[in-house]
Amino acid sequence: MATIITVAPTGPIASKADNFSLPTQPDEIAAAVAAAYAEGAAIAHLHFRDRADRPTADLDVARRTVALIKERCPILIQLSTGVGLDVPYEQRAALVELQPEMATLNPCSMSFGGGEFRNPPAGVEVLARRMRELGIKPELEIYDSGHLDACLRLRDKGLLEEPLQFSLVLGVAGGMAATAANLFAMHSRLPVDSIWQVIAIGRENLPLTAIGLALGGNARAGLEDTLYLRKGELASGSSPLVRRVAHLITALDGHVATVPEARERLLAGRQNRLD
Ligand code: KMH
Ligand code: ZN
Repeated sequence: MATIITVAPTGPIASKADNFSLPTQPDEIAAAVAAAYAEGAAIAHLHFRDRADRPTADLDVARRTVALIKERCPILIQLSTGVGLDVPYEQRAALVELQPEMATLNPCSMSFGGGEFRNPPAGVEVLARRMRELGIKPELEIYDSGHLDACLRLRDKGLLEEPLQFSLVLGVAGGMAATAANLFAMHSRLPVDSIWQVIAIGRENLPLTAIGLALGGNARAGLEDTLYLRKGELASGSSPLVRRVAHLITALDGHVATVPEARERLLAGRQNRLD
C-alpha cells in the first residue's frame, strides 16, 4: 500500500527567529507547500499566522492561503484546528466551515511546553459532530495514552467514522516522550484498520519517523515538527525533510502515495469541497 506523506510547514510555536526559513505568510506557505508537493507530499497540514506572525484562525487568511496553494498544486488540504495555544476554541473550530478535505481534532486538554492546550470535552464533541456533518475527515492527534480512549469514546457515540485516522504525537513537553517504547505501546492499542502516522517532535524526529514507516504507518515531515535537518544544521525549509522521508519510504521498498492515491485511501466517497 502506498505511504502518505503530510507536510507540516509552519505549526503554532516556532518563529522566524528559530529558523528564518519558516513560512508564515500566505505566499510563503503556498511556496513551501508547492515545493513539498514536488518532493512527494500528498497532504498539507496548515497553520496560519497574522501579519505579526502570531497564530491566527482568521478565515480570510486561511482562505487566501488555500487559494494560493490550489493555484500551484493539487495537494490535499488539512487545516489544523489546533491553531495556537492562545486562540479561543470557538475560533479554532470555525475553520472547518471552510470545508477543507481534512482537519485535525485534538481530543484532550494538556500542558504543552510552557503553555496550555485547551480542548474542552464539550467543544471537542461539537467540533467532531460538525466535522462529521460536513464530511471532513478528522485526523486525531494523540499525545498520550488516554487520548486514544477519548477518541474511542467519541467513536462509540457515533461522532467519528471508521477507519479512524491517528497521529501519534511524541515529544511534546506535556505529552508522551519521544521513545520507541511509547510508539510501540500506542501502535499496539490502535483499532485494527486505523490509518496512522508518527509525529515526532524535535531531535527524535528522524528515528521515530523511520520506525513508524517500518511499522507500516504514514509519515509527516516539516518545520512544524523539527527545525533541523540534523544536529546543528537548520533545515532550509520543509521540502528537504519531505525528500528525506520519501527516500526512507523507497529504501524500505515502499511507494510514496500520489494525491489521487491518498484521496482514495482517506476520502473514499467524499467530495472535494475546496475545488
Ligand atoms: N503541533 C503538533 C504537536 C494540530 O495542529 O492540531 C500537533 C498538531 C496538532 O499538529
Ligand atoms: Zn499542527
